[in-house]
Amino acid sequence: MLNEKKNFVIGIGQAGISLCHAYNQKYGNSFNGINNNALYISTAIEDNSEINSRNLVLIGKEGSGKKYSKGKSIWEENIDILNDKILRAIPEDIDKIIIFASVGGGSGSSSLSFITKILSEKYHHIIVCPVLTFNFENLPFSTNEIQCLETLNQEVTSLATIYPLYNSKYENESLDKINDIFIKEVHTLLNINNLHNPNLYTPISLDKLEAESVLFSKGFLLFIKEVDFENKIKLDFGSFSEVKNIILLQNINEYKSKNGVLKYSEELIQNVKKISNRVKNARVLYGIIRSNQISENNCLIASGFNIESYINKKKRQAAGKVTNYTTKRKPNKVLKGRDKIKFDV
Ligand SMILES: Nc1nc2c(ncn2[C@@H]2O[C@H](COP(=O)(O)OP(=O)(O)OP(=O)(O)O)[C@@H](O)[C@H]2O)c(=O)[nH]1
Ligand SMILES: [Mg+2]
Repeated sequence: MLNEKKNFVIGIGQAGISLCHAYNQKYGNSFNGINNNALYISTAIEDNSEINSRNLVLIGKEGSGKKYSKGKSIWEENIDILNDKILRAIPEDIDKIIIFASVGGGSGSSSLSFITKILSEKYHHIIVCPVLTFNFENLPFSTNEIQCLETLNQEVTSLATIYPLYNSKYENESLDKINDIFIKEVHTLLNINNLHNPNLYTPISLDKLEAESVLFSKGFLLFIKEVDFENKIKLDFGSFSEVKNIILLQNINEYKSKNGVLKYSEELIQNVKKISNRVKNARVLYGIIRSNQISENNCLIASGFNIESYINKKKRQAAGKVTNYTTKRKPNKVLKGRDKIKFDV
């Protein structure tokens, strides 16, 4: 079983710390009020009001002011302290590590590849969860996002699974609500093979090794709820035809007779055929689940693709924003052509 007790959660920077705290409160195991399975890493005293000091590593105190390069130099200057504190904080029986940080700020975003590298020397099941920016956020958030995703794409895809969390899907919700949605998603993913009821008849189930082989296959990972099998499947990231691994799950969320369940499994096999035809080189695993954690009739997990096209799209959008930004502030010095894309904060 993908055992909950063996998860260790790390939160870095403001968003990372909020998500780590929420995850820990909901799913962590505390002992005498202190949770040993979480670590908060911060560069600003403001991030830490609710955090117990035993679980906190504070490096610097005033943050990076949303500057990726400043964040990066804070981590580089403190690499020995970080190495020591991080590895010492993780108990022996941990084998899965979840890391939360936003990509739009300076501290969390610049830490993701840095900290994953430290952890990857010892741990093989690391899931990095970068929180993407909202659509309404302009510079410097979008340039931080580009730098962070580019580094993850180049340096982390061979070391860890990267599961992006989309703020922009929930533009009208409060941060607390969004964080709650995100931690549930991550938790569901990590326990995906436990979403069937062993006491009820299930002809095709997904076992632990199958689930782990996709979840920890390294590279970017997506979780699509309710697939429309009749139309082209569009990913927010990358291209569906390049996906290397897929898990397709058919959900039976109400009681069904044995014959009813068999009908569901026939439907699943038909859907597997449709998916396999579209991604000839992907390994497609499948199973039936009985879960009310997922309200949809099916879901799909896809892993192992690169995100260059997404990063390029973000660069084009940021270039447009640079023009607006510089036009407002320095009307005589509007950046043009290639210069816009090279803009760095
Ligand atoms: N989902 C979610 N997003 C958040 C939260 N707090 C901040 N953000 C987003 O995170 C980005 C800003 O990054 P922060 O996490 O504040 O930055 P930081 O890592 O603390 O880095 P610095 O403040 O620059 O030192 C923006 O895109 C925010 O919209 C949160 O609690 N939940
Ligand atoms: Mg901050």
